[in-house]
Amino acid sequence: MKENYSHQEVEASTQKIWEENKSYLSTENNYSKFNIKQKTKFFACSMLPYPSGKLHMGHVRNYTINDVMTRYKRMLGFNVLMPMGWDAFGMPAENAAIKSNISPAKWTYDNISYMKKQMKQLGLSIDWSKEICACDPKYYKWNQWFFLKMLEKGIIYRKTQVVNWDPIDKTVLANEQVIDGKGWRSGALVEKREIPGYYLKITEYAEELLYDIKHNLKGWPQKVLSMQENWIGKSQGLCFAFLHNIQNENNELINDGKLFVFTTRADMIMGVTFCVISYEHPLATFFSKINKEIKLFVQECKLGSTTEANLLTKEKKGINTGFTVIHPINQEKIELWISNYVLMNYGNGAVMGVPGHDERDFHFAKKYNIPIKQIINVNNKSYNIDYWQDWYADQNYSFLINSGEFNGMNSSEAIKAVTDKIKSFSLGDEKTIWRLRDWSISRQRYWGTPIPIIHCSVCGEVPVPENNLPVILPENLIPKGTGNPLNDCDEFLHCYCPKCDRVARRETDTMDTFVDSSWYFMRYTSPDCNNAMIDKDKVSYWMPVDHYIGGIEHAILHLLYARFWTKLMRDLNLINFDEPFKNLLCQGMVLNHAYYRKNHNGSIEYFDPKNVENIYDKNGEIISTKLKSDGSDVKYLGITTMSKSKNNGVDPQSIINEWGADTARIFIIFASPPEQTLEWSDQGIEGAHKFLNKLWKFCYNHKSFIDIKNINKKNIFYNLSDELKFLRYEVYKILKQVNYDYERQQYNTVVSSSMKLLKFMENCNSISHDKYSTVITESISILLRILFPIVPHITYQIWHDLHLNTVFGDLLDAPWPHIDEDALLLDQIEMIVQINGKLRHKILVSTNYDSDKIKNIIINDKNVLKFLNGKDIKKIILIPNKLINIVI
Ligand code: ANZ
Ligand code: ZN
Repeated sequence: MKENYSHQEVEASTQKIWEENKSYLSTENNYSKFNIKQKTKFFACSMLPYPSGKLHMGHVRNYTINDVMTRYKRMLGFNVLMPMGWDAFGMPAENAAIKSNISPAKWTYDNISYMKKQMKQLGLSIDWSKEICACDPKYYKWNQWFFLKMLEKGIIYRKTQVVNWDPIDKTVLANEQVIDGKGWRSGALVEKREIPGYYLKITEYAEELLYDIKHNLKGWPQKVLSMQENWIGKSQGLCFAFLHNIQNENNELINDGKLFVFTTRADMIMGVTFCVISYEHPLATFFSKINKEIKLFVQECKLGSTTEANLLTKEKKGINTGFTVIHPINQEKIELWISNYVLMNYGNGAVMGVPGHDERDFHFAKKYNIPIKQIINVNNKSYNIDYWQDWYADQNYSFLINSGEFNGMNSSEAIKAVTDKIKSFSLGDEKTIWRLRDWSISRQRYWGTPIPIIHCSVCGEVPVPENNLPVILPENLIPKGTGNPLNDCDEFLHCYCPKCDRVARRETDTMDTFVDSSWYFMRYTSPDCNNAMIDKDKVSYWMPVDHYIGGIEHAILHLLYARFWTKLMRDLNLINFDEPFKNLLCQGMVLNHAYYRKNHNGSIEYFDPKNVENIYDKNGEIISTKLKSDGSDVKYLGITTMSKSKNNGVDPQSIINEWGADTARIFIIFASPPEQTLEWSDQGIEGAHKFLNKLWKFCYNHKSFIDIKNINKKNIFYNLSDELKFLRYEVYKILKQVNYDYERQQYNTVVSSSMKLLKFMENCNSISHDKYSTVITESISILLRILFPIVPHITYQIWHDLHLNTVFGDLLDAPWPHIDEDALLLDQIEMIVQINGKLRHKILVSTNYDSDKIKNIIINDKNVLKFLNGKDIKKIILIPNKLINIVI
C-alpha cells in the first residue's frame, strides 16, 4: 500500500480492473456462489439523460444515488442491473445545428461519447452492454412498429391540432419557442394554425391510471402521485342545458336551442346571474358574424399562446353578447357573456356563472357590474359583497338560502335534489369529465422518429408495411430554422404507395420525444433484440424497475406517458405487468450561490461564484461581495438552482480532475438526503477530500496490524479489553444504523456514521492488547464495506492492498457485514460526564464497576482531563447508571 492517497492513480487503476473484468455485466442467470438458490433481481434505473454536451451536477447527483443503491444491493446478494442510455432526439440538437452548422447527428454522437467518458470517470457501475440510444434505428424502429400496432388497434387516430405558426420562418413552433406571443428566432407575431396530427388515446386509460395511483404505487412519493392525480383531473358533476332561442343566419336554432354547461356545484344553481361561453364556442362564432365588437373581442382572444397554463394566468376579459338564456328552475332570463376564462376543450366550453360563491365569477361580475346573489350561508358569518371571503365557496358547513325549494339544504343534499330535478326535466344528467387530453405525438421537426406513414394521392394515409421498417431518418441534414428540412429532402420524401404502387410522399412529421422515453427502460433488458420490441423472457425477468430515480420536473408527463405506454404494451401481450416503476425517488436540485451586476445599459450580468470573493463580518455574515479580478462590487443574489443562465454551475469535470470522483461522490451524498436540495460548497469538497485522506492514512498506518488469519474464527472476540469491547460495541451500533439508513436511502447519514466510526477507531488506544489486530481488522473491514457503495475507488484499493479480498472476496461482491448481536450486548452503560453542570463528555463503563472505579476511570479520561485543565476537583457527584458531575 502506498503511503499517500493519490486519487488519480487509485481511480484510474480500479476503473481499469473493473473494465477488464467486465465487473458490471449483468445476466439473468446469476446464481449465488454459495448456494443454488437464484439471486433476487434488483433493477435500478436513472432517467436517461439528454446528451447536451457534458454532465452537469444534477446528472452526477442522480447517477451517484443510483450507483450507491445498486452497489449496496449487490453486496446484499441481489442480482443487480444499472443501465444507461441517451434521450438523443429532440430540439436542442436542431438548435445547435442551426447555430454552428453541424448536423444534429454529429453533435449528438460527439456529446454522447464525451458524456460516456465522464460517466466512466465517475466510477458508475453501469452495464454498458445494455446501452441504448434513441436516435439509433435499432431502437426507433420499434417506436415505428408500435405506432403501426396502435394504429391497427385504433389507439392512434388522426385529427387536426392547433399549432403555433411562425409566419416569417414558416415553421411550427413548440410552446417554449413562443416568447410573449412572438417567435423566438424571427420575432414575428405567432399565429394559430390547424394542421392534422396523430393522437394516442391516453384518455381511454384515465380510469386505470387513476386507480393505480391510488392502489398500486405505494413506493412513489405522495407529491408525485397528487400531481399526477390533478393532471388526470377526474371531475364529477352535472351537465345540463339552459334553453334559448338564438338562431343562425338560416333561422335555425343553434345547437337545438340548448346551451350545455358543466358544473361540479349543482347546489349553486339558484345563484346563477349570468352564463359564460368560450370565444371558440359555436355561439361565439355566430355572434362575431353579426356583431363587430364581438368579432374584435374574439380576434383579440385568439392571439397568443395555446397553452392552458397561459390562459389561466391571463387577465380575465369578457363581453356581453346582449342575448339571454333561460334558467331551467325559475325560468328567469340570464345574461350571456363571452370570456377568455372559459376553455373550449373542457366540459362544454360554457359555464354557469355563480358570482356570489365562485371566486373567479365574483371578480368577473365585479369587473363588469353583473348582479351578485348570496345563496349559501354559514351560521355566524356575514356576507359582504365588497370583497371575496373563502367561506363563500364552503361545502362543509353551509346551507342554502334564497334558493326556493332548496332552502335549508346542505351542499350534498342540494346537489342531489337539483340533479334529480334537472333529470326530471330531461335537461341534463350526471357526468364525469377529465382534464387529461389525448396525447398528440406528431411534431413538425426533423430530429425525431419518422412517423411510418406514406401519403398517396389515391389511397390517402397508408401505413408503411412492417417489413419495410425502420423508416430511416437521414442523418446528414442541417436544419436552418425555417421549417423541417425533411420537406426538402427528396431522397427521404420519394416513395411508392404500399397499396397501389403509385409514386407517393413520405410523412415528414416525427414523433414526440416522450415516445422514446416511454419504454426505453424495458429495451435495456434486451437492447440488441432484432426480431421484437423486447425479449419477453428478459423483460419479464428484470421488469418492473425496482427503483427509478430522476428529477421532479418529470413528475407528470414523462412518468404518466411511461405508465400509459406500459399498459399499452401489456394489452398487446408484450409484457404482463401493469406498472413500470415500483419505487420512485425524485432527487432534489443542486444549488449554488449566484452573483450579478446591473450594467449601464440595464442588462444583468451574472458572475461565476469562483471569481467572486465574499467579505464577511465578525459573525460570518456576508457584508460585501467583490470580483476577484478587479475588486469591483457585485450583488449577491442568494442560493439558487445551478444554471447556465445564472452562471453559477460547477463543472463536475473540474471537480473530478482536481479532487477525484470519490471526493465528488461523497460530498454529494453527504451534503443532504437524496430528495432534498443540495447546496454546493467548496469547503464541503475540501472536507470530503480530507476525510478520504484520513481514511487512507489510518489504513496505511494499520497495515501491519491486519490479521486476516483470525478474523473469521469463531469465538475470537473474547477476553477483550474494555476499550476494545467498546469499540466493537460502537462498530455494530453504527452498522445497525447504517443498515437502516441504506434501506431508507438516507445516504447522507451513512457518511456521517462512517466518519464517526473512523474517529472511534482512531481514538482506540489498546494497541498493545493481543486482540487489537483482530478487532481493528474487523472494524476496518466493516468501515470499508459500508463506504464502498459511496466511494468505490479508494475503498476498493485499500481492500485489495490490505488483502481483505483473501478473506471476504472481491469488494464488489463482499458479503455485507452481519450484526454481531453479542457485541451489542454490552454489560456496559453510557454515562454522561458533566463538569460544573455542563455536558462535556459521554463514556461507556462496565455495569460491574463500583462507583470508586467509575470515578477513577472518568477523572483519568483524556477528554475529561482536557476540560479539567489541571484544576483541583472539589467534589464528584455520581448518579448511578446515568451521570457524573465533577465540580471544580
Ligand atoms: C359553477 C361553480 C361554482 C363551479 C363554484 C365551481 C365552483 P373542475 O372541478 O376543475 O372540473 N368550468 C366548467 N367548464 C369550464 C370550462 N370549459 N372552462 C372553465 N371553467 C369551466 O371544475 C369544474 C368547474 O369549473 C365547473 O363548476 C365550472 O364552474 C367550471 F363555486 O360551476 B362550476
Ligand atoms: Zn395508393
